Amino acid sequence: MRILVPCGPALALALILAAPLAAHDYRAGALRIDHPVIRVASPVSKTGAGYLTITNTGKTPDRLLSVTTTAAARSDLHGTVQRGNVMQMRARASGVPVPAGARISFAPGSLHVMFIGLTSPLPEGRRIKARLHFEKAGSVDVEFKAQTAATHPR
Ligand SMILES: [Cu+2]
Repeated sequence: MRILVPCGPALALALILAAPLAAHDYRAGALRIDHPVIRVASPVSKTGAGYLTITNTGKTPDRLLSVTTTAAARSDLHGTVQRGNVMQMRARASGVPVPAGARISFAPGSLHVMFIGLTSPLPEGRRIKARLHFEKAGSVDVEFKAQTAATHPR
C-alpha cells in the first residue's frame, strides 16, 4: 500500500495542470480568465475586439489595468455607452474593476479590448499572445483565439 500513496496525488496534480489548456482558461490567484477571443471582420482586418470573462473567486477586489500585446500597435480597454440611438466606444482609462465574487464579461456591445494595428493576418483559430495586467493579481499571459465575423455574426 505504501507505493500507492504517492500515485493518487501525483495523478490528480497532473489532471489539474492539464485542464486549463484544454478548456482555454487561465488562473492567477483568485482570478479565473475564461475563453479569450478576438473578433475580426475578416482575416486581414487591422482592428479586432477582444472578449473574455474574468471571475474573481476571492474576497479581495481587483482591477484589470491594461492589456499589452506585440500582435497589435495598441490594445485599449473600451466600454460602450449609449447616446440616444448611437452606441459609442469609450476608453476605460482607469481600467475595469473586478469586485470580490464578481464575474465580469467582456462581450459584443459592452466591454472589449480594442486591438488596433494588428501586425499579421488573423484567420479563424489563430491565436495571439497578450498579457493582462491586474492591480493585485499581477500579470497574466493569455492567448486570444481569432474568430471572424463570417463564422460568428455580430
Ligand atoms: Cu472599441
